[in-house]
Amino acid sequence: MFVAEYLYTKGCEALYIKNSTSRLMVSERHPRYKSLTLRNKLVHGYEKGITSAHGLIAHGRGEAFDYLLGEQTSENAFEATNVACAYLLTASYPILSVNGNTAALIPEDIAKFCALTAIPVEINLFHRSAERITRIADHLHAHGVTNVLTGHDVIKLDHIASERAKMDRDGIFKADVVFAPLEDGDRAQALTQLGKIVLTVDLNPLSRTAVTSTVTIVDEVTRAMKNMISFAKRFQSDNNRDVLEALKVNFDNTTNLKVAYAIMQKRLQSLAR
Ligand code: PTJ
Repeated sequence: MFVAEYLYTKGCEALYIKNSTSRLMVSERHPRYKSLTLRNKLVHGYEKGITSAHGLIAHGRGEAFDYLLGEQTSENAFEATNVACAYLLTASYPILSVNGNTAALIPEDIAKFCALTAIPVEINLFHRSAERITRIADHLHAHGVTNVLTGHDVIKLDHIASERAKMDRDGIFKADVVFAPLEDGDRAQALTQLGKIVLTVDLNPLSRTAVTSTVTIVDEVTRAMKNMISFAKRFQSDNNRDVLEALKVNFDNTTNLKVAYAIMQKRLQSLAR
């Protein structure tokens, strides 16, 4: 808990803290408390060698889109979350692909979701290094994630110019359903072309990832993961198979993205009135 770590000075909303040149103390009274807390988690992740410097930039891009959504989960995003969960609960071999941002932001919720659904995690990085993979694996284990694949036996996807081409033979390579929040557009497309179901969380509904995935949850990943956990708790039993299949069949990602564009447009129009 950040607040406990930090020196508290009454009356100050934020101040620089000991042992860090960059993290801020955040008072719960601060109007941007939630947002500042997420930033702190990422900065902390960066200092621990979990999040890449590029991950901080990526988060900023996400924040800008979240403003357009009013920083809340839309009904549309909630429905997409349910569909994504339906795919995971009915998959033969699902996998959760974790990068440096999601590891820093939601390690506890990854642990909860994986414990509920028995879905393994593969650490799969755009800015890949053995050292970062080890740090992220240690971090996830420390937060209670048990089944973590680190790419021991790697196979390479064709036509991918980044390190994201590497996948674990027992993980993404084998999976029929890949849940990859904050994904890279090239790989989302390549995995879809391989016939895999790709589920993502991306605040930018214009991104190539958003457009090429099977299900795009246009929501902030910390909010989306909490909704995934609630859904999994309610629907994990086999008795719900028909409900889950119906959710999948009735979903169309292009329509989902059009609704996301319309939500942003409507919000700006109402502000501009
Ligand atoms: O840890 P690594 O090395 O695997 O790198 C991870 C990043 C995220 C840096 C890498 O995958 C990357 O560069 O991603 P992109 O191409 O910037 O895409 C990230 C997408 O996630 C962008 O479209 C952002 O809008 C979106 N995004 C960022 N933060 C969040 C988010 N979406 C949901 N919740 C967020 N918190």
